[in-house]
Amino acid sequence: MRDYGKIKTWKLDGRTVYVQFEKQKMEITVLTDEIVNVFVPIWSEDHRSKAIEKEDLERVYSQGFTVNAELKKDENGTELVITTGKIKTIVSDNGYVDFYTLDGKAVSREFRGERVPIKTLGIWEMELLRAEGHTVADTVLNKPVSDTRVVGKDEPIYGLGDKMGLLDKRSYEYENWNTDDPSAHNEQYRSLYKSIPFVICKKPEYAYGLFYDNTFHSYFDLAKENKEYIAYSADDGNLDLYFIGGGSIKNVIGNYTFLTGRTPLPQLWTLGYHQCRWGYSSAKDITEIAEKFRELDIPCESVQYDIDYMDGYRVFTWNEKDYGPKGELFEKLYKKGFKPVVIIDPGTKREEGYFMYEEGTKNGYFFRNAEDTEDYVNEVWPGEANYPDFGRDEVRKWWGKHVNDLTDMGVAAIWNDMNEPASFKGPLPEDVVGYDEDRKTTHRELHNVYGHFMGKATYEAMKEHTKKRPLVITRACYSGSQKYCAVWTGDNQSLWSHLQGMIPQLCTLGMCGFAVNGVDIGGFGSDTTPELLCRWIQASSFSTFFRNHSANGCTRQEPWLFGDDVVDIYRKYVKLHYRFLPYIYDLMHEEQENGLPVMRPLVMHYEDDPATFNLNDEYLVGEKILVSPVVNPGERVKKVYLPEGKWVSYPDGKTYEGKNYYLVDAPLDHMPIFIKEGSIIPMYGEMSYVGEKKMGTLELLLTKGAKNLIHYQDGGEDLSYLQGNYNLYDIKVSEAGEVSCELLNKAESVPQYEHFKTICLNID
Ligand code: MIG
Repeated sequence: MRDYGKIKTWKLDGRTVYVQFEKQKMEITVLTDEIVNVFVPIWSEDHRSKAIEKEDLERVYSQGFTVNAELKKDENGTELVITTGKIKTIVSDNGYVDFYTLDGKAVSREFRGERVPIKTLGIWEMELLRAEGHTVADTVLNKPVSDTRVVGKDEPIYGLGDKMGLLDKRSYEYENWNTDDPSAHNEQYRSLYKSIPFVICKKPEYAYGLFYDNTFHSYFDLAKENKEYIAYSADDGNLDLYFIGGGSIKNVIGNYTFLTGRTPLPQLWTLGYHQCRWGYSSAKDITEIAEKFRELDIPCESVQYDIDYMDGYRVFTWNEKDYGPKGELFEKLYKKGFKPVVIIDPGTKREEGYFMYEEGTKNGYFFRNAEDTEDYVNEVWPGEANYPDFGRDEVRKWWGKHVNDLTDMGVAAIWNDMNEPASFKGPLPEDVVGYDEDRKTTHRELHNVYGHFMGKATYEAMKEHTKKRPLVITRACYSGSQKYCAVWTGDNQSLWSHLQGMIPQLCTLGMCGFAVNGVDIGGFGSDTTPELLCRWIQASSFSTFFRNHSANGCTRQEPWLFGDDVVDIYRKYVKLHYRFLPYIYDLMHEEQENGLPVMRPLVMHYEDDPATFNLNDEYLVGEKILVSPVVNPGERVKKVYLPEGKWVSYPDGKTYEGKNYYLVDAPLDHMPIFIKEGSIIPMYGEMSYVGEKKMGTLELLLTKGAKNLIHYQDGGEDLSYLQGNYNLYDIKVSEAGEVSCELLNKAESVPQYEHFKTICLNID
């Protein structure tokens, strides 16, 4: 319930309506005709965002918009009506803000009643709270920042980034406080590594999004305590809500990523297969693994370097004892097509004489204790450690310079870990001191953006110095980090439930702008099994971050340790991924324009079909491919749902009529894949790694009725595509199967294909 008193004065100035209530100020800003911001300065008058940066605002502001505001008074009170080209925002007494379509349909209204929380805490948690003198309600109510909004009883709710659970998150509650918790994540988990305070609500006639831009610890109850509303609250900060209209889920995602930024086009090789293990602890290990991939003819781009490559876990050092002279191993493996990808942790060892410690201490680059009398100390892998204060440009530049010592040595991509930040001696206290640029603040505000700023530091430095498209993989992040980072979902486990959870989790990350994403294939913790590994490589075979990774101490996860059958299945699906690489790359190119990810839930394209609303065991790759992996042990037949239209199974070419369920054979070496009839899919021939050979031929997988394909091609590495150095083909196929092609854009230095080769998929 809001209680700001009556509207006293208001003024429209440019895009912003400044409203003064008796007890509170509010600013309503029109960003585009479909994006409206409500800012209530509860904590600070200063309207700052970490997700939306200067460049983002410039982009948004460069678009046209309309705004009109008028006050309406009647016996029920006063209403301030703010109209854009597409949305009507009504602000009324007490501070209620409601959103409507122009024709007057309510989209999102504030809930006017009292929240009635239900008790959902575990018995020990309750005891603890009571002992501390709290009532249970204190945990969700009485927060300084809150917003409770009406939702329809059966409307699905999507979003919140990496949170575990189902695609439709209705009836669950979550928290945003970046957390490294090694236990097995399940759908009851409230917080994980990332904080993405963005939800998409799907009303039957109008989908819309709510982005609560606030980095403090926040809480979402998604119609769990009461079917009639969703409740947001935060420990501190401002109410800074972006209402994101659009009507369709696609448009909402397009608008959200227009506002907070889109995942930049990655280097082509980064989309290939990667192998990792925490435990490849010498040059010999890495080399043997790399060679084995080539020997067994399983394509692979990198064998990644986990923390052991560092000297005593000192960040930006190199363990020569186990990995040989700097750069030597990189060079040797580069020749075989392997690009070095190394892990970086933020925790910096405290040790006299160690350059990072000396530089950081001398220049005051680390977090300070609450009293601001000395650098804050906790413990991570190298022992006692300090935490770089990444909220400052100066600190980011310093960090970036060291990142580039690594790129100078040959490192091709960076993997940022432990940046929630993790700590071994209890969590960082909220009153630890850090900065948001020149403004002194505390960890309470900075915690959820620690990984975001570390990612920004890494990305910007690499981009500037290497002139290539950086791959920065991060574990922790915030809304907007997609401009800098690809994401993986941290420490999953070798559990069937985690294979199942991967589909909604990655679809959701994609719906929140993280177009390059993946999980640890095979599971990071605990021990995988041959069957689980086979199903996992299949289910992930269209992933944009495609990596097998496992933890020291668990069963090793290289496919050859499970016998020849497993190797054959594994190889088949890694190769399949490479065959479809040009399709995936086309989608990444389109994502720059439309904000849509590669891996998508079916509901994104079939919004009127209730069977898709909470479909958790299938996904779309773009719009043209549907993948239905087996995610249960022992299962050899898969129940597949195909939405409207005709679908052709790959590779056997049978046609299926959509809006139907089918039982499809799925022996261990097979995952059901379907191509939408009428599509053309671009494919490459086989390769062991990107760059191994020149791709002179583009294969075109044709289905009945296929007419045309827009296909993108560039050099795959540098930034010259931004200046137009790419080929854009408009490929047409006649009814007789003849291919013709028009070049919509011609690259300066990217050779065009020499041949097109068609393959007809339909057999009937
Ligand atoms: O405390 O670097 O999620 O991928 O292998 C564990 C060791 C630290 C956690 C990462 C994982 C990585 C591991 N790291």
